[in-house]
Amino acid sequence: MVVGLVLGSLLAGCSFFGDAGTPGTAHIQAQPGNQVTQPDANLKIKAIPVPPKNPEYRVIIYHNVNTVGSFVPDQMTVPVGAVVEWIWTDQYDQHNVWWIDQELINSPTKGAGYRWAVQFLTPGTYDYYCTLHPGMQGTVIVKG
Ligand SMILES: [Cu+2]
Repeated sequence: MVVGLVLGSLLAGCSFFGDAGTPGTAHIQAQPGNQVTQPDANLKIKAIPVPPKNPEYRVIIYHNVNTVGSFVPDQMTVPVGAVVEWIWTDQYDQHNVWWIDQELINSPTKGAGYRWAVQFLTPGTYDYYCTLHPGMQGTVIVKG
């Protein structure tokens, strides 16, 4: 909704802040002290472009003959704001981290040596799996 209003304001050719607008035309203006909601303010998770060297929370992706791969630990509980890193170690097969929630950003499919980290911004239960090996499943529980 807010994004739509901002867009409408931009399309109308006036600046969002400080423009008094033209009398008689619909003009949306931010009120003093109001924060403009950024599109990513509602993100549940955010990818971390450069994974931390010593992540506080990590999931190791191992080779496993029964599932072809496994996430260890396959369940963890973290506080809001925590960065969790997945570390690929399987020398035989590639894997990925795909969330059940289709709005969340997924990892690429990678082999041993790859690292991928996300920050959890909203409390909830985040289930994921590997699309190549559906037996590989994991959960991150984020507590507020
Ligand atoms: Cu896999």
